[in-house]
Amino acid sequence: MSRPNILFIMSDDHAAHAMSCYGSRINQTPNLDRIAEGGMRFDNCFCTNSICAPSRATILTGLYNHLNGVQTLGDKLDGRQQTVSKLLQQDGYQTAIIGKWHLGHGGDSDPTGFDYWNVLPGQGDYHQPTFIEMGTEKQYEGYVTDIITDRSIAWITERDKDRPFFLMCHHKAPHRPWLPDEKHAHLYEDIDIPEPPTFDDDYSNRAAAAEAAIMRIERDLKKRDLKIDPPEGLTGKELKSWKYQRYIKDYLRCVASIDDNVGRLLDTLDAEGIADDTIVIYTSDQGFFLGDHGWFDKRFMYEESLRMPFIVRYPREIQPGSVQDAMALNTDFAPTFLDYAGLQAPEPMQGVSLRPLMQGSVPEGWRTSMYYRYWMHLGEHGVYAHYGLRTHDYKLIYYYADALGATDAVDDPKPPEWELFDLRSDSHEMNNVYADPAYAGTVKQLTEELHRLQVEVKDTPYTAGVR
Ligand SMILES: [Ca+2]
Repeated sequence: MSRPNILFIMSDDHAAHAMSCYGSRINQTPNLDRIAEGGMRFDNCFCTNSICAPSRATILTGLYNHLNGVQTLGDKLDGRQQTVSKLLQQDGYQTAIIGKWHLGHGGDSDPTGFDYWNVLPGQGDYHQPTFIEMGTEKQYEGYVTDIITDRSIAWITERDKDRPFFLMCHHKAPHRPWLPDEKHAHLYEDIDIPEPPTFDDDYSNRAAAAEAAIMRIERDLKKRDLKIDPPEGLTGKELKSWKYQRYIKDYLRCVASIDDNVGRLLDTLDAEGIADDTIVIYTSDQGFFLGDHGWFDKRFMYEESLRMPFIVRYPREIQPGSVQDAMALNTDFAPTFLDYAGLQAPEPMQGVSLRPLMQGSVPEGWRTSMYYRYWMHLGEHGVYAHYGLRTHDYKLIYYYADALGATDAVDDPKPPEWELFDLRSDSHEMNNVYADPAYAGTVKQLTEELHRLQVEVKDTPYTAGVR
């Protein structure tokens, strides 16, 4: 059998709980659901560092961020290192990336390993966006999600039909400041979107982390996010709810445009007669807080931010409508693409091919825990740097209160703090049981596992003064 095409569609900050195939309470995504219904939904796909550039670098390299050099938003990708696009290109795939890049520009930071690239500079614009096409700036008329899809469809239809392709279609949406297009601007106008169960979290017993976060709906959304001033006289709970509605509706309008455009891409595969020969993946670079814990944004190792949506369709190997519970990581994506191309993931890639999971079996010895590290201490959103461990039942997090890179955002840095959540009884992570004597044995065991995994992925514990 000839090698499959790989269509990798990734959006920016699209949380799984805003997709109907993941049971969203707040919206419908019929075209994304087509992928899940025709293929597999991964329920435990996690990001190893929940922020844009680092996740993208991990996806391209199959490496944790301390090994690929993109630990924070300020780091550029050094394109001289090995990437999945280079390996596929060398092996005869025609390769392209269209849309958001966000890994730096110029020198060694432009996309490498792509026959064709047409990417947004930095965050890019929603309307009338400028792109950099193979090194040349060009402005397009229209809405960014439509344009990225138009360019992707054009590239697919004009491809060399004798060779398989690898296309990374990377949407900017639904990233802040959540600017919808005209077509979806009035969606949800006459309804109230339900607030999440943890909307009024008071952060009790998670003080060090929560106090530091500058991402509260009630306090930290700005005029550019809300677009209009609140109605006169609105205060307290009512004002917070009003801000949430402003935020979440624009976010979901951006998602609705992605959903429509994913439908157009799927229709293109049908029209080209290649739907059976193409692996289609939809994911996002990380999750997002949709009012959960009273927040917008990401960064924290908490579920809404840690979890990546990951749905994949490939009729030749994947049972339609199937669900996979085994743990997948963004380090696994590159080895998975290589596996389908008939290539072995080279050292030092750290992920493992997800192909057996997609075929419906879980190999013996498959991981039952994962390691996470968020490196950007404080900064714009005031989140403490932390690392942690997630198993199927528990999550252990260590905020190491790094003094490096501290900003004025927090005048009185807190001491290091540990958190433990029993996900079996506390899926919303509202009750830190780290100090509970009943969990002493669990704490000991998980701490050992955290340190074992930290060594396994070649990271080192935090040492004061050393990044
Ligand atoms: Ca992102």
